[in-house]
Amino acid sequence: MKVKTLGQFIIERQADFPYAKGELSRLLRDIGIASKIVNRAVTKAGLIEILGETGETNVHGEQVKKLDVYANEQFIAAFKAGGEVCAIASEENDDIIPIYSDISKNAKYVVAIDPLDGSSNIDVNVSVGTIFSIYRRKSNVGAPGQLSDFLQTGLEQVAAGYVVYGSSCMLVYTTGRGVNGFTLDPSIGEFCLSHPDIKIPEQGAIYSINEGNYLKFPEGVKKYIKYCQEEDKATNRPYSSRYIGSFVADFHRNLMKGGIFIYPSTAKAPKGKLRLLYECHPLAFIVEQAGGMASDGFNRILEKRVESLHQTTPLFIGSKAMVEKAMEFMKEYSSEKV
Ligand code: P6P
Repeated sequence: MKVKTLGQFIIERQADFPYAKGELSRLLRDIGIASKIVNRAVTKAGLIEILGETGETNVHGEQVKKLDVYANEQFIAAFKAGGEVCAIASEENDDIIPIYSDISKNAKYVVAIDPLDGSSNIDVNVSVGTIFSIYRRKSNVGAPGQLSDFLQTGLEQVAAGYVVYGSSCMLVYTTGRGVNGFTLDPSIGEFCLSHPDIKIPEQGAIYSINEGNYLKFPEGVKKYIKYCQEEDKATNRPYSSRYIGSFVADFHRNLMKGGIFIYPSTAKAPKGKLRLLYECHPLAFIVEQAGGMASDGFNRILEKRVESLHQTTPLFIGSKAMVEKAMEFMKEYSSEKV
């Protein structure tokens, strides 16, 4: 098969956006470059002094890993050098990072990013990922970006994607015209188109949820889990339970094979654990473009407006028929408290 690199693909698709003057293309290229640098560190993490904790805790009270910090620095540096971004919101930073310099004074995009999601898995060699979401700024060009540039609904995303650092390094993204996957070929240092026009199966046979939280799940979630476990040949049940504990890895597997990932409200996280801005909105954009669905149990994730940078939401995401079935149980057995 003729190799098509990410760069060639972006330029080819740029023709789809006559109004675009190449800024978004350059921004996606910058993300690709930073991803390759992070991948190099992730694959060597056990060998270089980059494993383990920094001894700090982040705004979410989680242990900050050295690779979290390294990945965050690489993406911030790439966005600053690229000149297309006027502000960044990162899982690693309490507040936004405004950007204003000679090369970015006309920047019209903001990026929300989880630079290294699932980093608690790095030390045990489990796949981790980067998640990104790109919006047009609302504030006037010619000044640094502002918090208000991030307080939008997911429907206003210009592009979104993720990188999964696993048995291979894959970048998957959408600009609203389908979902395409690129696999890094280390021998040429290029992301090459490997999964054109990804579609998630309408029905899957995998459910992903941390059942350790079962006792405090909403009744609708408990009922749905039992539904998944019942014997019913006609609907290919019981489903398989698969939970890696690394959102990007769990999501990617379900996107490829079909399935549902649920992180509902729990005792420790009454409003869910995953963040709306830089985890749920981008993957909801991807999954809908691939024919799937993303909900908080009652409402479409993409229609939820960001009120604060690190706000969380319960999340039901994956194959359309599975999310719809889970929502039926939520409607019948749980009341909307999100
Ligand atoms: P729990 C990793 O810390 C993360 O943010 C996601 O990548 C993952 O899906 C989730 O948390 C796992 O959370 O509570 O099941 O360990």
